[in-house]
Amino acid sequence: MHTVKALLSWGLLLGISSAACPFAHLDTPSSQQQHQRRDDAQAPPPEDFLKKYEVEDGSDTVLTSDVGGPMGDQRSLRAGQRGPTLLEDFIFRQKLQHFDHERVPERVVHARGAGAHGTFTSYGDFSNLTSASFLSAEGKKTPVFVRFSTVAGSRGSADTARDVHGFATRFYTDEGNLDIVGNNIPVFFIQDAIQFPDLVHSVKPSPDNEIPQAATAHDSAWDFFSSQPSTMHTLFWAMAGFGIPRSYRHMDGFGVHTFRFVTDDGSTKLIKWHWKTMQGKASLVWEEAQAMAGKNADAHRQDLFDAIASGNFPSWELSVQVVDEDRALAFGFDLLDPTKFIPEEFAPLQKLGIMTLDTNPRNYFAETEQVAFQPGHIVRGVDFTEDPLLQGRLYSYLDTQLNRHGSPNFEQLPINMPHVAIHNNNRDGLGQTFIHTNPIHYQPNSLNNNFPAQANQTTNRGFFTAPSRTASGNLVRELSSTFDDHWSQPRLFFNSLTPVEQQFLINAIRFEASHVKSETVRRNVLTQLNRVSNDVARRVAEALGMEAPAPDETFYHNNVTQGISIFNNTLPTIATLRVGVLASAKTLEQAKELKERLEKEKLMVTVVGEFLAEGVDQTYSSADATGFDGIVVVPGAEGLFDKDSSSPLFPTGRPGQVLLDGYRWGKPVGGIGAAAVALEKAGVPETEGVFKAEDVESFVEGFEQGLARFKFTDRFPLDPDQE
Ligand code: HDD
Repeated sequence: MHTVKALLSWGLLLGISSAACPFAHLDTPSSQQQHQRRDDAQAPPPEDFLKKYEVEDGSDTVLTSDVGGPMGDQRSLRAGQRGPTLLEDFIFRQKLQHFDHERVPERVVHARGAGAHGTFTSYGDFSNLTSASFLSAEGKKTPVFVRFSTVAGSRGSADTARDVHGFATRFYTDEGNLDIVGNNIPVFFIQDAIQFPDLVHSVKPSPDNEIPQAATAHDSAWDFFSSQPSTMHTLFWAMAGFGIPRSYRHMDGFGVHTFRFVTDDGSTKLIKWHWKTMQGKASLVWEEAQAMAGKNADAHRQDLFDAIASGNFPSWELSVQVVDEDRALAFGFDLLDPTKFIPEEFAPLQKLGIMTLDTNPRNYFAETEQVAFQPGHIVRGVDFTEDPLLQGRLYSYLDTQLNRHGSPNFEQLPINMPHVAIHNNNRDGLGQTFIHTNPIHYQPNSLNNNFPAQANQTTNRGFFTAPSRTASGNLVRELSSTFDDHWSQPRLFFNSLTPVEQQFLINAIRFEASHVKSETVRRNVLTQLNRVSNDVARRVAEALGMEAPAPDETFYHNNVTQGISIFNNTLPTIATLRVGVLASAKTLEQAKELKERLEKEKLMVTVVGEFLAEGVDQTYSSADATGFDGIVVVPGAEGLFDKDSSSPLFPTGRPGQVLLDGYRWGKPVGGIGAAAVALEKAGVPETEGVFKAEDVESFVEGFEQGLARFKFTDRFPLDPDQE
């Protein structure tokens, strides 16, 4: 705790002069009075901020009650061995009561997620762009906490549901917390926050039977999408590979809205936040994602946790697109419209720094569940724009935290506490954890020299709203006509995909729309798709057994942009990809040799065997191709792949099925030496991405390149007229 004396000198250090203090004319208390006045500063953060909150129940501890008395809690207190339990049993009451209250409401959206701690490092001094202190010097480090999520599913839903994915980052800067609460898709479904409840109601399970979980393949979702065409753009991204990423580590992130950067002198630029994954973008294919949901509902959560636990720390580069204020309408759309992205040709990405996640949460509830992100958590140097979706979010996130945590003191939870001291006159409330010792909890005051001192643009590096912002106008319930075009950008997106990615997108819409029972809704879907592209509408109509509408060419164009494709890239690193080594009981030596070789490339290798034994990580009865990014059979194991080979230890044909599924889902697969024949036995054709070699070394060389290619997309058929 600081004393007032210390605070005064601290104030002087900060340059608080009597001229800067608006109440400087007021009398100040005598030094006699001053000694009673205390500041309410919290202790400055230790090196590991959360360490002080850890509770370890070590080997030398005794069980205690919540109020500290040693006790035992395995039997309730009863009147006689066969009698009733007594109300006076405080041990029983406390234990059950605490248990009954273990849950807080799950997030109304983004309920399912996983988080990690890390560090952001600035590439330089960007004070020419923003006065944000975390971007003020090369090498400056800021702790971060990130939570990735899906949107629609409940807390226990499967990770690989097709969905937009959340990418929320908290920077614990030395000037307070900044949150970028973004997604892995740069645009959003609606333009005005007042429609958010409608969007979410339509997507969430039906209110009568609570079906389906974590899925948009149902009438109400597509009814909303087709009635509200602003959804088309985000829908196209979600139906393409962006809806089913390989893992959280293999997706980019976007702040979506246009924000403002503000420099010390108050000048501003419009910006869009971008996170670029250093692992490379990679996605699943739909059949694989569906199988994965059943085989391992925790796939993404586990991937993130395992990568960090094994020391393979994922990282993302932070960039901004910077646009002059007077160019908000210069690109043919409105920068305030969150259904639009700025093609990189119009505004290149300017790199600001890199974030690395290197520490798993210690306690899921305390950290990942209680973290309360808000787009309204901004710092000096960052400001909002008038984007009507953003404006509404500024209310909703604060409100939702009150519902989840029951009190405005949720900011005092360890994961939410800024790593800087807090001084203000907010007091009391449910769950107050601070012991404020300063009775002068108001301003202006003369009894505490008007401390804590006010801060603003020029004094004490205070937060300030960009001075150039103005607002005036008639009160209206309408959006600007510059928000009206909902179809040109989804078309730009579609044009920029490779033919096979376009096919995946069309297959996804076919899958979803053919779950829709209402013919009216299906027709409305075709009408909207047709405004984007007659090709898309026609191909979807075929699968729905409906007549394709005639082209509606108003918004058709042939423009393309860069950086959209997922499957047309080679991964910059194969570290942490998962390889399945298929072995038999007699070939564990060969499996061990291959595993050691692959682990040198930081691959995560699982040896699959007939039964658990030294050197076997998984059995054929539990293994499945969803668990691997690439699959190899070791020489000598080929006997297991005979069609008629059966074993009481696993379902008939399972080894061949693992190999064939891997092939069907576009993965590199292969056999070493005599095991090449296993491919043939399993029905895997000789084609690109199917590797055979006599020895381990030459096999690994080709196979590694196959892993970096990630998906061999020529294995997926195109519609006949697209070939
Ligand atoms: Fe939201 C959570 C991202 C629009 C209301 N949102 C939430 C999370 C992410 C996003 C990543 C999870 C944060 C976490 O991991 O804890 N949301 C977005 C993006 C949007 C967006 C990128 C559009 C650009 N959201 C949006 C609107 C509203 C909300 C328009 C309401 C008007 N979002 C919420 C919420 C949530 C939430 C209800 C649920 C839990 C929470 O806030 O903390 O307030």
